[in-house]
Parts: sequence; structure tokens; C-alpha cells
Amino acid sequence: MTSEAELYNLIPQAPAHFKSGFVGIIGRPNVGKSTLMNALVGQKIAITSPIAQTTRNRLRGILTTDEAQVIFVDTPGIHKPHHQLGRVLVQNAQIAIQSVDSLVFVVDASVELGGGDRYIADLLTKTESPIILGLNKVDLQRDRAVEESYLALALAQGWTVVRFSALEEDGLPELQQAIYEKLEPGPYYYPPDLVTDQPERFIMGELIREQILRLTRDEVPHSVAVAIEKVDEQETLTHVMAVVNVERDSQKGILIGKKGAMMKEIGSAARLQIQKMIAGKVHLELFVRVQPKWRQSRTRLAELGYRVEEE
Ligand SMILES: Nc1nc2c(ncn2[C@@H]2O[C@H](COP(=O)(O)OP(=O)(O)OP(=O)(O)O)[C@@H](O)[C@H]2O)c(=O)[nH]1
Ligand SMILES: [Mg+2]
Repeated sequence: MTSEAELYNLIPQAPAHFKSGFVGIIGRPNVGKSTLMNALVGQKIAITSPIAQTTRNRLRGILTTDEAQVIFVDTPGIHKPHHQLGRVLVQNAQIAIQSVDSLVFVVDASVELGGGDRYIADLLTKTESPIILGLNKVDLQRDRAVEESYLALALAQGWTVVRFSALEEDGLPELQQAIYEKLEPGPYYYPPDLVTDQPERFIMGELIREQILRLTRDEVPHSVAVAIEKVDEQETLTHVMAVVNVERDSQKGILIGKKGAMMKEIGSAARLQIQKMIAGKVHLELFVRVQPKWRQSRTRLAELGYRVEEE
């Protein structure tokens, strides 16, 4: 573990021409914000899934080149919240809008502009920061005419527009160029080789949650919170103990599966992902615990790592 003081020593003096800044990635759930951040940074920092509301925390992904350091801030999708967890997520996304230097507003450009996008567009009128409208998922477009509604909005608001496919990593150099053009001269905020500000433990929990999103359906994915209880690094093996919190006994049953089959599948898939991240062998132990209504309780939310963030 690197302490904050040690981290500070790893931060070099920026040359005179150096540019840097915080770039928020915002948009409706499921438009591809996390996929985009991972592609831009070149490493998997945020988990992704076809299920809306995958991202629950503000996550930073750092891209450092000789000329610039960009800190991308991936945010939970902005939507109409139905419970306390949803409210916290949306509030954090809104805080992110106010606390960054510029924004990439990501939309799914394979479908028409909708009410959810307009709601976000309205929020954006309150910020002075430069905005790039990111037309994502262009690989899925059947008719380019769907873009017209977005182009009209961008024109009215004076936003720059870039089209790309985050999944196929197509059009991203153009987006990077547009982002660099909006950066101001600034220092290194993080050591040049750091790709995220998230501790390994947090990402381990997320990699487990990603497999649960992938393998279970219905209410289970939204009712799951993973807590890493112990990480014991030995010479040849890292022992990880995690607790998967759910809200109901029935969800616990689904997660465990017939004779523990589901838990086994989640565990071995997550173990492989964690091994990739830490580049070492992992022994993963998973437990399931029922925590009724954790998504509605402020205290439980905070215990599980979901709180309104300050900036
Ligand atoms: N075809 C296609 N699919 C994409 C593209 N970008 C993302 N996706 C898919 O869209 C789904 C959602 O992607 P995420 O990156 O998790 O979306 P998000 O905006 O971070 O979602 P939340 O965290 O829930 O707000 C995943 O299944 C991705 O693989 C793209 O450019 N093309
Ligand atoms: Mg996401």
C-alpha cells in the first residue's frame, strides 16, 4: 500500500506546456459511459454490463501522455430514482457535473434523443464547463438520420459533437483530440503510471459484482452489494474473503443455486478477473448474507460504501 505522502513524492513537476484536468463522463444508464472510460484509459477500471445502473460510485480513470494528464470521472447513470440508493447515485452524478473542468455527455446514438437525455441536457445548462456531446454506439446505427435530433440539440447549446463506438474502440482518437483541446495548462494530479484512484479492494468487490450481474437476473443484480472482508497477501497466493449482501432469502437462494452451483460459477469467474488484475494466484471465498432493505437505509448504504460524496 502506498501512503498519501509516498504518492505525493511520485508526482513529477509538470513541464511548461503540460495540460491537465478532470473530465466528467455523464449520461443516462446503459449508454456506455464505463465502457468508454475503460477504452480511453486502456484498462478495465469500471465494470460494465447490459443492465442499467451498473456503476454505483464515482470512479476515476487516469490517462497520462507526454503532453497531458486527463482524469476521467465515470459516474452512475442519471435516472429517476426509486429508492435511497438511486437517490445517492444520482446526487453523486450531479455533484460530479459541478466539480469537473469539462464534460463528455454520452448518448446512445443508435436510438432517438429521449426525455432522459433532455433532462440531463437541462442539468447541463447550469454548468459553465465546456461540453462534448459523445454519440456512442454508432456501430448499432441502422440509419444515420437518428443523429439529427442530437445534432440539433448540440447546435442549440453550442456543444462540440464527436461520434464513436466505445465497444469497438472506433473514433476514440477524435474524441481524445476534442478533449485535449478543451484542457487548460495544469500540473500532474497523480503519478504518471497510475490508472485509477480506486483501491484494489474496491475493484475486487466490483469484479465480483460484475459476475453476479452477468449470471443472475431479475431483482438480484440491483439488490446486491459486495463487501471485501479480508485480503491476505501471501508469497504465492492472495486469499480474498468477500460477503455478498442481498435483501431477501429468495435472492440468497438464487445466488447460491442448486447445490451451490451458481455461487461456484460466480466465484470462479470472479477469481479469474481478480487474478488478471493483481497478476497473481487468488483463492476467493464468497459468503452470502441477507441484509433486509439495505438499499433503503442510509446507515447500511454508508456501511456498504454508498454515500453522497463531497467535493
Ligand atoms: N454495440 C455497442 N455496445 C456498447 C457500446 N458501448 C457500450 N456498449 C454496451 O452497452 C452496455 C452498457 O455499457 P456500460 O459501459 O456498462 O454503460 P454505462 O453507461 O456505464 O451504464 P451505467 O453504469 O448503468 O450507467 C454494455 O453491454 C456494453 O457492452 C458501443 O459502442 N456499441
Ligand atoms: Mg457505468
